[in-house]
Amino acid sequence: MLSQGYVLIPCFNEEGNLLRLVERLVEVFRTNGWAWKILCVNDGSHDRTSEEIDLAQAKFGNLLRIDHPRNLGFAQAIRTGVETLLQQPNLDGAFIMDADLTHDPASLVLFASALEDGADLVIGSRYVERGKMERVPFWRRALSGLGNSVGRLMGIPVKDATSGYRAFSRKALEIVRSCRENDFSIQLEEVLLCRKAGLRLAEVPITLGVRDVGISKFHYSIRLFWRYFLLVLSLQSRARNQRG
Ligand SMILES: Nc1nc2c(ncn2[C@@H]2O[C@H](COP(=O)(O)OP(=O)(O)O)[C@@H](O)[C@H]2O)c(=O)[nH]1
Ligand SMILES: [Mg+2]
Repeated sequence: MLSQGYVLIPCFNEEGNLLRLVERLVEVFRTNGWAWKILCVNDGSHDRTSEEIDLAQAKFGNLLRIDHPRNLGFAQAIRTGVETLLQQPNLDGAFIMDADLTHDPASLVLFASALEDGADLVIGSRYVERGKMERVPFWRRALSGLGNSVGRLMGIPVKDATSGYRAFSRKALEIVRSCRENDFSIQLEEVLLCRKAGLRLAEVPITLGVRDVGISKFHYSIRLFWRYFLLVLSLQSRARNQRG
């Protein structure tokens, strides 16, 4: 059993979600007898996220927080959180999940057992057996499904490379530390760098929901697609070099 687990939650304007998520997480920790901790990286939120973290801290003793003075973006929040996690002496495993209640904390059991079975990076996948989406709008399903199918054909080694619900061994966290992407593209970079380093990847089924409170900060920008494209291209050129 993983005794020292940390759940890292990057959050930007998650008022109405954060406290409820922490309550659900603590419930899952208790049910499973885990003495795990939570690390919130509050990334310059300008709603009441900070107050919700205060409330959660007062209610539960197992929550750490880091505050960026201004919004530095998803990827930087991940890097800040990972640096802090790597300073924890007896860390057995780390988990990253969204703050918006679209990831079910009960699924942590599957992630933990995949880490225990020796995986280094575990992806919560919508595209493996029993993985699914609920209430996700058609256009988001279509884009994600298409993107991941093309990605698979081009050699991406997992079925859901852009899922934000993940688990990491210490070795995988060391790799994330070296990621350079500045946007949600860091998620694909993590997968590719872990594979390049020869780490073990695994996928477990998740159900992705939609947020009831707040708005999504994910933007389908040309720049983001360009970054995805360049990352996949690097995969292709590596494969060519290995063959030649
Ligand atoms: N720290 C930080 N977290 C962010 C940022 N943008 C999004 N997030 C968090 O990343 C997670 C996923 O973002 P979300 O807006 O739900 O994107 P979506 O799930 O793709 O619609 C949520 O927990 C957000 O609070 C950011 O700029 N900084
Ligand atoms: Mg979300």
